[in-house]
Amino acid sequence: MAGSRFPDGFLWGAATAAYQIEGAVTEGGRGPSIWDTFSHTPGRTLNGDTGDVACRHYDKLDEDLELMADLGLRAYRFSIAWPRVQPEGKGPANQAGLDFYRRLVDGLAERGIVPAVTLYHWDLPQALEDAGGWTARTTSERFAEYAAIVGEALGDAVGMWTTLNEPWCAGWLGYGTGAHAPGRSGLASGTAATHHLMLGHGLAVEALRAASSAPVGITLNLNRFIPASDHELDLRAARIADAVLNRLYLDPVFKASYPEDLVELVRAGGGDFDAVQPGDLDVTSRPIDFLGVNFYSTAVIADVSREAEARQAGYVVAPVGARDANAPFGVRQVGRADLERLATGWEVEPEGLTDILVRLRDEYTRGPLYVTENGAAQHDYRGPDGAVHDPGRISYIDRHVRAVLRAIERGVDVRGYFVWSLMDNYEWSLGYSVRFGLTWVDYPTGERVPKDSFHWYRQVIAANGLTGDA
Ligand code: IFM
Repeated sequence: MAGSRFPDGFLWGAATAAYQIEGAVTEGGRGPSIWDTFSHTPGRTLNGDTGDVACRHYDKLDEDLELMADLGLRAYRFSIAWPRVQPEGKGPANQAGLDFYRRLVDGLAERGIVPAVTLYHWDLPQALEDAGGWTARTTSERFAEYAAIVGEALGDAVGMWTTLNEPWCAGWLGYGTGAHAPGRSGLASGTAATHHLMLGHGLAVEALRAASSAPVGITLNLNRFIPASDHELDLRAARIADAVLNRLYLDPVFKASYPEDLVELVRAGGGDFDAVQPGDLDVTSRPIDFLGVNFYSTAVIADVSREAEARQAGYVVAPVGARDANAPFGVRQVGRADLERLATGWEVEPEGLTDILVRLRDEYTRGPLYVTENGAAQHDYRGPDGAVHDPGRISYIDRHVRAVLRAIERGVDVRGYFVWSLMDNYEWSLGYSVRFGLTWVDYPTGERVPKDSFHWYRQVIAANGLTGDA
């Protein structure tokens, strides 16, 4: 590997998710999902934005396939909307839903693009939520049935399967803090939902293996947490943040356990891990073929009792929000005023990506890793020349691609990198307020305009690496 060239066959991709781009929420027999309900509930999303129309991808499938071919993508990561396949979350498949995804995977194959399919990117059928959602063990079983249906229908054409995308968001934010759909909160529901997601993952691995020979993995959103000081309370706080975001999801997959320190904290806070039944952790740790890593930023962590010291040390300490992911454990994220930030407020520190990839190799798995999401939220606009100039995004992706390369140079088996996102889209509770796309979407009309970053990334893909200096 010379200069900034990547290993032969490195998989350059871009990613999206069903609810964020498809729109057409009542077409083709699709049933409602928890995100339809949540986004239509006043006060839940910024400006009351919903995914009803989104990027009109359902109606613009052919145009979007051409866009991907134009970008030169080697792989396209997208998710299947469970409520398109099973409108009520159980029972026989809705053929119109499967037909849509068959057109998509066939269109990718015709263009030489590997379909990288995620089964669950947060759009649980509302009917299953009404029966308890992810706090109910039966939802894990329903998920395995859905995985079997999709595996049978598309297994011949899919290049790689991901069971869940970011179970932390679906479980902890959806059922722990309530920041995401379905908006439930509490330690007990957060941990029950987390476990049933991980159980569903393991059952889906088995179902997919029975139906398809394509590699199967899971995608986790991981972060590197930096203690605000060497004080033992800040060190402990950073360990707790690590347990909640990272180890709570890595350990059941790779170590057949949940992190003991977090289990104790949850019990002390009135929650429990009673959803875990004998044998479950054998299921959650069924061998997988790869791990997907979504990475955006790093975070500095302080103990809540040490806010004054953190402020004195120059950190920005905002008031704690009830929906802070670590609020129940007295753990605070504090800001670094000197660091570049994305439009979401996330701090930019690409070295964190190298660190995480190396840590995964050292502590969890020697198996292949893919960076399944990485990208920059910005407030892009279309200039008077009609183009979208986004040098900040190019710089962000450039630095993170280099961070991946540093991990590869240190012997980590990273096989691919996917930009989030192919196009601007619906950013969940932030609605349409920030843009992550390589492609600008004019929401009123659905027009697509490739940004400067799109043209730049096309060159990266064609060259199998970066051509200029950092
Ligand atoms: O848009 C999301 C995506 O759905 C999951 N990963 C993070 C992205 C940016 O927030």
